[in-house]
Amino acid sequence: MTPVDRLGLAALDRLPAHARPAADPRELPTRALHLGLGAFHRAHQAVYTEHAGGWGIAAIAPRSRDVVAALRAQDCLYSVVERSPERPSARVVGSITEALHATDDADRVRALLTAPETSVITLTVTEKAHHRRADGRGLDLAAPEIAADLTSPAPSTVVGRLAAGLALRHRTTGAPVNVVSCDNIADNGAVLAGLVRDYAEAANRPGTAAFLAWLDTAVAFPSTVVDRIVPATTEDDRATAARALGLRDEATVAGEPYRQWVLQDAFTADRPAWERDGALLVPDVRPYQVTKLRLLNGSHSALAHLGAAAGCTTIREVLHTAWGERFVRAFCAEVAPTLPEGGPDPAGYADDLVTRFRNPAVRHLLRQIGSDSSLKVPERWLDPLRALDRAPLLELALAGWVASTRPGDDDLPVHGTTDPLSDELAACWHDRPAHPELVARLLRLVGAPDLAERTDLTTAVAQRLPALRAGRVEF
Ligand code: CS2
Repeated sequence: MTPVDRLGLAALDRLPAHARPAADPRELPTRALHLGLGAFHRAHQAVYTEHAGGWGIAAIAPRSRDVVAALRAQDCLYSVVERSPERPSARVVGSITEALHATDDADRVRALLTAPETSVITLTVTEKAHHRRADGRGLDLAAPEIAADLTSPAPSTVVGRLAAGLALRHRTTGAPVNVVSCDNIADNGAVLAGLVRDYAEAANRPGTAAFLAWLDTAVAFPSTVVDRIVPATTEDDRATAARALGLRDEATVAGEPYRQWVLQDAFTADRPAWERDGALLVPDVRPYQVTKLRLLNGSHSALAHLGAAAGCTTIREVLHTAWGERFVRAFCAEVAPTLPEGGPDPAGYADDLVTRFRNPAVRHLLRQIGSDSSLKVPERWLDPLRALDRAPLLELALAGWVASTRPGDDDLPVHGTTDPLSDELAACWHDRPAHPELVARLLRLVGAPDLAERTDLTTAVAQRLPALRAGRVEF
């Protein structure tokens, strides 16, 4: 039975000892801002920050009001269900001190953005909120949302809000700050810094030159690698939390036991001692970042599309097919020669991936991973494809993605994924082009005209499509 009482400060004393938060939010000064109040932040950076001690987070939802309301109703307390293969456990996290909505609470957000005490701004906003050009060369100034922001006094995109907020900080307190990108993008810190600069240059408000100079010296944009599998929260997770806490928690999130955070050790202002909770601070994150993006996220995306073609629903289910585990190992071996020196050993990494993906307690929907693939595919697969002469498994993965973009009867992608480019993806199919041409069109759409020209590649990918259409994954 679901307990009637809800998690909140008044109920803290009733929590079993092992489920209590490591920090009491009432005792924490708000010193960090987070943009993107999704499950991933709550299961990852908020946990590291809680264990670092002494830092409260004001977490901002750019759009969703539901998550803000759910957290506020619980005094910002929520639990993380740890989905271990043995038995799930849950613990309350106490590092979030405020839950804010970017528009409704704009005044408070502005005050926090300019306060010298706020010296860290972390972000988990997903690939699409970056509004990068498909070719990766900077901010997409033609994107309607960016174009609208550039002439608006109150920008609504993440990049617009961040650039405007930093410009205000520059004009007011001018205090240094660390902007810590936590999205699955190669060179995420430098990419975000570049987008903010592009935005400021295009907006060209008075004082832009001084602002850009300040960005160079006072604002750090370290690159980071974040890792934890955090599927969308289910009713089952809420029931697990309720059992473990003895209280109802409408804001619970669930993740695998494993978590990792690697950060470039390049800051201009105070930061939480995340290393106290196992984060790695290194001079160069690139070997870790590229390995994680190409092996974990790369094979994840491949399994999402190939698994859907084979009629599976979750990653775990794919790992139980005759080909799932073999695919992960072969994919990692194929991509390994493209990885920089100094990262984790690819074979050992593949072993760990198999264990993580097989975790019987994690139900990670292929649909969730397969969504937004027009932005994920370029990050995860295209550079290795460029680097390798022949790459049969990457070709198969690409065929899986191509197959998944086919519009169904309702004109939506056949496997129920969503994508900011869904109309453009569907349009590639409409005049029923020959398959190699279809593959080439899709590659052009995701910013890879060079690969679209490679007829060996487009033909090899096209040849895979009939078997996939019949639900067979062969390699
Ligand atoms: C996944 C990632 O949804 C996806 O695209 O590949 O969210 C993945 O679970 C995380 O990056 C793991 O750290």
